[in-house]
Amino acid sequence: MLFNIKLETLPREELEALQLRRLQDLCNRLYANVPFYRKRFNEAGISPADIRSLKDLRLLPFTEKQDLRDHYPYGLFAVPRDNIVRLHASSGTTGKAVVVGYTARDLETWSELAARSLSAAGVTRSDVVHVAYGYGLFTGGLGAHGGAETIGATVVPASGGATKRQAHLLRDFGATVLCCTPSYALHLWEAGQEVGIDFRDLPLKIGVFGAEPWTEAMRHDIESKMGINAMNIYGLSEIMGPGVSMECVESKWGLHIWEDHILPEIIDPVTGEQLPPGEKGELVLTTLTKEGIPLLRYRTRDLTWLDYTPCKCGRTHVRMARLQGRSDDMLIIRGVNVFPQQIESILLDSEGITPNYQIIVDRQNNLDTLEVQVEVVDSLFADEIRKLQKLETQLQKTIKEFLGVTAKIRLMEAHSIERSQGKAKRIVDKRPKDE
Ligand code: DLL
Repeated sequence: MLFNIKLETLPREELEALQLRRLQDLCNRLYANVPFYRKRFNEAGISPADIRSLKDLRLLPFTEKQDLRDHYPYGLFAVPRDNIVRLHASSGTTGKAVVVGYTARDLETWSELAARSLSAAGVTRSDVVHVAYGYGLFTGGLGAHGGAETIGATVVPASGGATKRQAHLLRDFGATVLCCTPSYALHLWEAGQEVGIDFRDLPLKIGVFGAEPWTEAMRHDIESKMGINAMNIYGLSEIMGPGVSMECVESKWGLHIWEDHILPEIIDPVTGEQLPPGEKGELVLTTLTKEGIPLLRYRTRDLTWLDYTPCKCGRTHVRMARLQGRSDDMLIIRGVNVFPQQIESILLDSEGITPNYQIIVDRQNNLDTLEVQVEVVDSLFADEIRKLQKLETQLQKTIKEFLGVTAKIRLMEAHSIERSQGKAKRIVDKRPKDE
């Protein structure tokens, strides 16, 4: 189902002409309104007038997550704060989170792109859409919500948590669409089993799953357990939230990037050079129409490749392959972004702890688990057990407070964690990898 037939099937030439006009406008806006970008343009010796074709994109400077952090909270906004009608933020320790602001028009655009995404998965106004992505600063809940409402479907804003109750709601309200992370979908399914609700007996038929890496194998597992079509949705807070790209039900391969609003490139993550279509590298996105916090050549760190061949659904917008990993070491645990450095700084702020630690990520009963193993100083280990327990509880509390995830803490004797000759191996990720 196409939500916006005209724009989703715009012939490539027209699409590119529109992109160029919008890119030129974006450069003018950034140069005039964001001192950070004006400085970057000047340093690179270019002016907005130098952008004469889409090929000139490669002349423009990149934007990185660190740039957003450095300008926390409002430093990269391109409009007066009065024109910002909503804020979202991605996880991070206080003062280091990435904050994004939306104008009223940005919210309209987001709703339209989320609506296109849900429609591509087969959602219509007759559906009952159960949204179990978190509502709040995280973009998942409100993003999926906006899309479903724009289509005119019946939305159930369930948010995360109270899993058994959600299984009952799914049944009682007759949900036909479930939006959440793939791992939470499986957790919900298990909760259903426990309370005697078999998802295969429900009217549920579509899953809109994303916000964390998942494999084709996991798709098949979910589909057979729940009797649904499990569709992949991608997005990131910095660019917008969910709905940057989405699979279509017709081909179920590759996620269409809504190119009239978002301009994609693939670069070599090491050299920063643009790579030709079909080559795998880091996805770089430019927001063509965003007003609140427009971003030029944003380095997502997500690894994928682009397929410009025509799709049988009729959409002309390019498809990106299912994510193949990240070029940095950000962990996504139950949909929450966790940087090992954040854990490290929490550990190192506590007394009695040594800098020798390891982060063990696993998946048990379809849910990600996080264990932090850390060595304590000898004197503490020789001390009474109560002190160790207190330290464990305090670390767990701080990690939960700052990162929003529950971690199991294992305090270890000095020298029990293996030392490395080169770089320390901080992360042991035991979760199943992409095939
Ligand atoms: O996760 C937005 C979102 C919400 C997308 C709901 C889809 C559904 P962030 O918290 O900023 O935003 O995290 C963005 O999550 O750079 C990817 O590494 C990862 N990610 C998002 N979608 C997928 C996906 C939201 N479908 C980061 N597959 C991104 C794999 C994904 N990874």
